[in-house]
Amino acid sequence: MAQTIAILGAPLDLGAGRRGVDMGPSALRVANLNAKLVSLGYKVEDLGNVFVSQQESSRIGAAHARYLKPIAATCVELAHKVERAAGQGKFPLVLGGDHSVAVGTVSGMAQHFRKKKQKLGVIWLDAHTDMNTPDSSPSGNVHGMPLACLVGYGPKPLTHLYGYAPKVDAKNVVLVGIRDVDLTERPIVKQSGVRVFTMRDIDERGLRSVMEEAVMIASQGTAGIHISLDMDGVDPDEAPGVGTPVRGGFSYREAHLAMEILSDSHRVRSMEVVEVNPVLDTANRTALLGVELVMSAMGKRIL
Ligand code: 5AB
Ligand code: MN
Ligand code: MN
Ligand code: MN
Repeated sequence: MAQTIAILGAPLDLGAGRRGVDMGPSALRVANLNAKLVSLGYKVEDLGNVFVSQQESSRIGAAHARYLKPIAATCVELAHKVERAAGQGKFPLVLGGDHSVAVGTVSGMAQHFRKKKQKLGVIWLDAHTDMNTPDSSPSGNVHGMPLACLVGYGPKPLTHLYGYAPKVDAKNVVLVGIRDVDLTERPIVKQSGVRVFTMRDIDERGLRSVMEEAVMIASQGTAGIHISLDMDGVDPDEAPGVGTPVRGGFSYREAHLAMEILSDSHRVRSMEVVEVNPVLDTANRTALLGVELVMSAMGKRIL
């Protein structure tokens, strides 16, 4: 029987500094995501979008974690829907939205495995480490904090979804593509115990060697891996439609190869594509690339 992919849109822009990422799920669907997955042989169930309160009618709250409350509410709904889909044997594919949605996706997957006394590994592809806390954050934007929350540092509504923390063991978390870490964020990254592969590591060792080690680390004692793909991990020449572009990212082929290696591992149980901002894009290029990368991660082969 064909595996079912459960698509969930999370049109959240409350966690980002620049607006427009709320259109990400739409841009990815317009780029023909669903039909392309069907062409790979999957059954696709689009569960629609989770609720996100409108920025114009939301309370900004504390300046060091802007819109924390409505962001947490969206993450709770997303977590429950992801958990349910995984429980039904489906592959959850989440469309962001800013990267805060990862708190929902990863919490849902972690809870799914926890009920079976199993653990989840995470591979986080990004220009940034996303490990700020409200105290360290230079911006107060929650999309710079989700990975810290998932390994147990940060505001309780995000760290303690389902009432416990951390959701993932830092020793099973791998970051790849990193090239921009805030000075105030560095001590958190170092203390946490997550494994970081910077762009320099990729330059020196090559992407293949880095990704193979990443899969090993994320697999150690876990029942599966979640891919969190921030489109700003890819070089802005290829993925211009992102709110926080940083030069020197994955080339077009490096991004594909990373996904192909993840697919070959047969360990991936869920994925999210985040930070696609159509307002800053040219002719939906970034969403089109996002769809291509999902295809590679889901097993598309050149020959
Ligand atoms: B993204 C920055 N570190 O905290 C901050 O796009 C940027 O999810 C965060 O990786 C970028 O505001 C968040 C300066
Ligand atoms: Mn980023
Ligand atoms: Mn990110
Ligand atoms: Mn970004």
